Amino acid sequence: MSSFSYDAETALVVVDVQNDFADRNGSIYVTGGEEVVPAINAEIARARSAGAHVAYTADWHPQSTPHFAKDGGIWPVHCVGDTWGAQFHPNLIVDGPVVRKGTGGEDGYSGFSVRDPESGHITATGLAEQLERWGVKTVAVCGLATDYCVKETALDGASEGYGVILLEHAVRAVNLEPGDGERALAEMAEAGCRLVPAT
Ligand code: VGL
Ligand code: ZN
Repeated sequence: MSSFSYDAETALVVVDVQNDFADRNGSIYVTGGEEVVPAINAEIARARSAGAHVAYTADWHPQSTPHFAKDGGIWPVHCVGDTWGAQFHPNLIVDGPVVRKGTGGEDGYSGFSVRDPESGHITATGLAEQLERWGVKTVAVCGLATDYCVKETALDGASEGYGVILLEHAVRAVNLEPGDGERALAEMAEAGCRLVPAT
């Protein structure tokens, strides 16, 4: 299971390691969110030394969006562009392109695409284009949160034809319902993603 190694055709995709998810004072604090930071930094170092690529996603919302409970959605206000909550955790090594999602008020769960909650219209974020420029075949996914943005990014990656590695030690779940994180891992495995424990 732990035979995964980085190479030049692999990209580490670091999902939404932002203060609102990773800091205790964040508005959607994911339990243990700060614990993924050193684990992800170690993955970044491993990726870099093997000539692999590193890309980041960031949830980046306007002040009002149907994604927020106050505007008809389900989430507390979080990751409003250019606020503290939207900034990456201060200890995260940021060394690669950042793909922002949700900037136009869409639901931006997947790093690959955003969805207009009213029309259902789906737009690419630019992540796939970046991976194509790099000649990437495999994506290793880590970050927050297992049951939302990590899951949707991994599932989209698999359906776009990438080999998907899910770095189990470097993700954490929101768990709105107990077990959501475990169910998300099962769903990803079912879709062909390879779950890889700490190496
Ligand atoms: C996320 C809830 C709302 C995530 C983003 O990054 O997993 N979760 N927006
Ligand atoms: Zn969001």
